Amino acid sequence: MKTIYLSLGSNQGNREAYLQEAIDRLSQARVSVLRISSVYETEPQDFPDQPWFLNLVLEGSTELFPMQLLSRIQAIEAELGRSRRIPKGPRTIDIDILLFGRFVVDAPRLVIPHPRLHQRRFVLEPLAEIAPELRHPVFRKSMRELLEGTKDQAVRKSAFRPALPGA
Ligand code: PH2
Ligand code: MG
Ligand code: MG
Repeated sequence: MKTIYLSLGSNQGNREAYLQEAIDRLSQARVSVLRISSVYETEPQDFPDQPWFLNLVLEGSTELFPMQLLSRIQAIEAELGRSRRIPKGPRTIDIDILLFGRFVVDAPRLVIPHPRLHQRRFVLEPLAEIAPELRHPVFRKSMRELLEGTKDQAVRKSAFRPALPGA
């Protein structure tokens, strides 16, 4: 069993419903969802001309291998109407693997830890909320420390609280 952290984001359609649906489908795909951060309304990064996102981070555990988890995630994204027309552009749902135990993976289709995790407040704010002392396996800094370097990006807490599957 490995502890994993996933980042979920949505900026198209009913964002709250897409987040909840993605959480429910992950838990049907051999991912035990253990904890879910608050939901944050976040300024778009990389491709600024698009709506604000709702983002959250979840902690889970799985017996899947990283590439198996990636396949499950991509199936869920496709089922929820994800189109890949504009790279880093608007999407109904995006599910990114941030951390997978202490694994470091550098494959053409999958890089773990997520290569931009340490630069993104929309990831670090929810991640530091649920795991402030967790250390980045490559940079060896805690999520709380990494968050300090990203405070110029705008985020605010949303009132929406997704339900834990089966709760
Ligand atoms: N995802 C991106 C690009 N930019 N910005 C925010 N605020 N939230 C995201 O989830 C996001 C983004 C590419 O996956
Ligand atoms: Mg992404
Ligand atoms: Mg993605």
